[in-house]
Amino acid sequence: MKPILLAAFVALWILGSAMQAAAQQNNMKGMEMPMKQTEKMPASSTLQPAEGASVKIISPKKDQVIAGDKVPLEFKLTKGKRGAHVHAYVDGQMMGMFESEKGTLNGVKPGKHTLELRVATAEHNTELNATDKVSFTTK
Ligand SMILES: [Cu+2]
Repeated sequence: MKPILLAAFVALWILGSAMQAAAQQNNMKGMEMPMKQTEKMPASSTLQPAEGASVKIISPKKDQVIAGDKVPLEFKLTKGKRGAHVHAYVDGQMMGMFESEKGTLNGVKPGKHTLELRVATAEHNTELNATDKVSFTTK
């Protein structure tokens, strides 16, 4: 291969990977899919007025015992004025975001846990004082 061709090939390859990375970031923004990395739950003092938003956890049920590390999630979301989706925290660590009212929490370690859902605005940075909590156990 001539050096010029090789350089062109390498440039294309770099461009290709950069575009792939950008596409992945867009997927994250569009979410629906639970995120891979864990984020800490912001203090409840940072919650903004609900303005009509609310969330009610339907599954898991209080003190439900679940076999395995996949926890079926179901909730009722009322978006109100600003709500767009919910942030799901297990023991204070974000496990995912959900737009639809059904999903799965993956990779939950065995033990007793607390799930908290918080209604969030579309740009993700604002969580509303519209939350629900339930404790459950996985084994
Ligand atoms: Cu979000």
